[in-house]
Amino acid sequence: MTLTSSWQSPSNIALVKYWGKHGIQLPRNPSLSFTLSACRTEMKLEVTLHAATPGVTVFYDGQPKPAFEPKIKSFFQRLDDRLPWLKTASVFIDSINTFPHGAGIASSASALSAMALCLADIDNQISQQPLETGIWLQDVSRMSRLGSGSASRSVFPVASVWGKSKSVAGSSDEYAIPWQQEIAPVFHDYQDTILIVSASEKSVSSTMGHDMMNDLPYAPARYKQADQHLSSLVEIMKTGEDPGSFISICESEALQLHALMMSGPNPFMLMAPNTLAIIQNVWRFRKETNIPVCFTLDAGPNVHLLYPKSYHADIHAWVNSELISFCAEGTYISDQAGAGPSRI
Ligand code: 2P0
Repeated sequence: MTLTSSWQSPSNIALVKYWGKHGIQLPRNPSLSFTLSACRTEMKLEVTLHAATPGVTVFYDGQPKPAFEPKIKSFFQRLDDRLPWLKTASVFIDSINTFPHGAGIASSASALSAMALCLADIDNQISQQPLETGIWLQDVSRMSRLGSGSASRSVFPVASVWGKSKSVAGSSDEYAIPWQQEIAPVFHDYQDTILIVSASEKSVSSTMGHDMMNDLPYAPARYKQADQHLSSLVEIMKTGEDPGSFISICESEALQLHALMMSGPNPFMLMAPNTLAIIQNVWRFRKETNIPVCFTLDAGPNVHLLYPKSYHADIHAWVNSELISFCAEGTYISDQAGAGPSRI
């Protein structure tokens, strides 16, 4: 019997960063992210149950991608208990990303959450259970986490919290929870203009970055501060009335993430000179205009500009006149907090 499922799932950008893990992808501190719209993975899965030759075949953009297979196989092993039929199934995976190839945008969050959605959907077809959005999405978020920690947060629209925090009722290290209902309307379509400083592959994997935290003397202080930042940010985002504090936490989180990587016994630097040039421009522009735009960074050189939608025209005029020269081949992506995954 062959079953199919197709889902699209977005990437996300963390405001409070997940950096440091233990056990099977359990976070050392809670994190909070915006779920994006334009940057997503569209995936189709075909599963043949009780196959003569069980295994995984991966296509990306219509081409075979055997290089992706080891990570997917280890993800499937972690799902053995939850999806026992996977062990004897043959799985064919085909996906595309909507963001430009080689834009240096991490795709593990969108790809692994799309895969968890397809697998959970197929599991429902096998057990003939109807989709239940609440508990079902919690289960999908837990499965996504086993593939990639940040993927757990992509399952919910607009914003998510992953990791136990005393400030967030119902939060868990096992799965992310939706956070849209709790935040002020200004954040429901918050803008994220992603300036592509470098389109090349990351030189240091997230896995190496997470591992580095295990031996870092600053790590306990970092986890404590991330926890405090999350507690403050959830209060700030409920009202939306303190843009100064929102900015301060977002930028501090971004720079701490990079500072941690510069502080280990084998330090590395994921910013590029143009990353710094853009950051200095953000600080100058904000001072001159009073527009509440701030930056955040992922584990790479690209810069995410975060701001309310009402400033879209001002920010784009500034990006096109002053920042585009710092972008690789003038590339940037206009994204915003968005609707979350959907069946396709
Ligand atoms: C985050 N990042 O919170 C942080 C901030 C990047 C910078 O989570 O090892 O690919 O698969 O759990 O999720 C990127 O790491 O790591 C990440 P794994 P993941 O978004």
